[in-house]
Amino acid sequence: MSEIFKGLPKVGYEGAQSKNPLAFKYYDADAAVLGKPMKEHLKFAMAWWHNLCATGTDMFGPGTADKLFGAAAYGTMEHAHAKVEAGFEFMEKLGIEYFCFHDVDLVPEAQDIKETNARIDEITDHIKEKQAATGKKVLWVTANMFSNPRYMNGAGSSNSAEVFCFAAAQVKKMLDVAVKLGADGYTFWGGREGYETLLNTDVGLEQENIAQLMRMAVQYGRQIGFDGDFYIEPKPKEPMKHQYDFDAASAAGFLKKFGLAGDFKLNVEANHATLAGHSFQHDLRIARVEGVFGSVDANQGDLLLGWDTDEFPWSVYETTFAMYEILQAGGFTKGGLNFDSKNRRPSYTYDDMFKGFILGMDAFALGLVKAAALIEDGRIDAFVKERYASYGSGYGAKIRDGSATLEELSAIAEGLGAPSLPGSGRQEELQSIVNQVLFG
Ligand code: XLS
Ligand code: CA
Ligand code: CA
Repeated sequence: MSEIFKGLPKVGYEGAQSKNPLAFKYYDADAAVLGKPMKEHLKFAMAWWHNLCATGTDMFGPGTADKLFGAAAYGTMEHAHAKVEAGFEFMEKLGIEYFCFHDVDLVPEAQDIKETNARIDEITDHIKEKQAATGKKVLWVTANMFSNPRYMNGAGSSNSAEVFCFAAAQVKKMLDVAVKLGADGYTFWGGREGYETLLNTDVGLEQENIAQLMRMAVQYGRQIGFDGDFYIEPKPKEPMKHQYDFDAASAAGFLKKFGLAGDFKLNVEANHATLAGHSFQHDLRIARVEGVFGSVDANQGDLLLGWDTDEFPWSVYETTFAMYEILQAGGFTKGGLNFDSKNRRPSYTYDDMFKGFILGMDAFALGLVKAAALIEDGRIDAFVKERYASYGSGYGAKIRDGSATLEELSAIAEGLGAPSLPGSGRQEELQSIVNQVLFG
């Protein structure tokens, strides 16, 4: 196949002084940060759907970008194959080692699921060949259980057992694909696993059924040799009014309630966290504290808009705090940073595709360097440690190890007289340390 992104070069690192728009200013793949190459810390992945499929269509108008990649028409197997060629050339030129996809990003969905599955077999043969030639790996796969009209009331949470059956069939097929292509993960994003109104909804039954679908996935996946991580990707709403996997805390609680936490972790998306009214850092912190940190969908929203805009991440404050949490969680094992990001509708050219990734990869490289600097600086960690020092000894330590009683603490309180204040939170001082480390 001939070159698709003609005239667009292999993107290299040129350093912060470079003015070349098609060069990395901060992402230097092999440069070591905290003793490990950047590329191993960051594990960048390309999302098939946004990069190779999304043309910029919105509710008010059609696409602006040409994503035919030389094929004659959308919705054909010729186009599906052209996307494979485009995707691998793109990853090669940007130095991206991983990719993620839904079943229907790869091939057009047929009326009959048997035909769709045959198309998936054909396209994954092609992908497998390209993987063998390039060494690119699959970070995670997923089944699109939200676009087809049959999923209007959800997939695992549908009121219809017949619809549940189709969901089960898609999950099974994508687990087969995960094994065929050596994927490290399988994601459940429940875009329609929620409700529009409680007036018609059996919340208990729906949540149990979602868990049941996940249990079947674990059982089948392990049986066929899938040893990757399963993920829930939380999101509070959109397209449903309310989604059950609202945020990291509710998804972690769900996994624990249904005994799924051993096989499942979370795939935390920045824009979903902010839609839930949290910061990206907050949801990463919760995932870490709950022991279910797994992977990341890297993007950012626009706080002035109330929806999922999936912009390329560029706020270095955000990427710094995200990388700070990821480093504190011990870094990625099977997960990585999947750019679930898309160009703005008016950025419709091939070089815009390149520049979106350059922006995002540089923003995370800078975030990594700055997060490592915050950790090495040590003042923030030391302050937090000191702030809780009263639990290190005496009755504080007994509270921590569970041996203190209310009677005992009550007697201590009575002997203390007027309570002292708990110590300044020093927020402004800490924020100024962050700015010093970022810009000093
Ligand atoms: C949509 C989600 C979706 C998942 C994969 O908001 O981000 O793209 O990542 O189904
Ligand atoms: Ca996502
Ligand atoms: Ca999103």
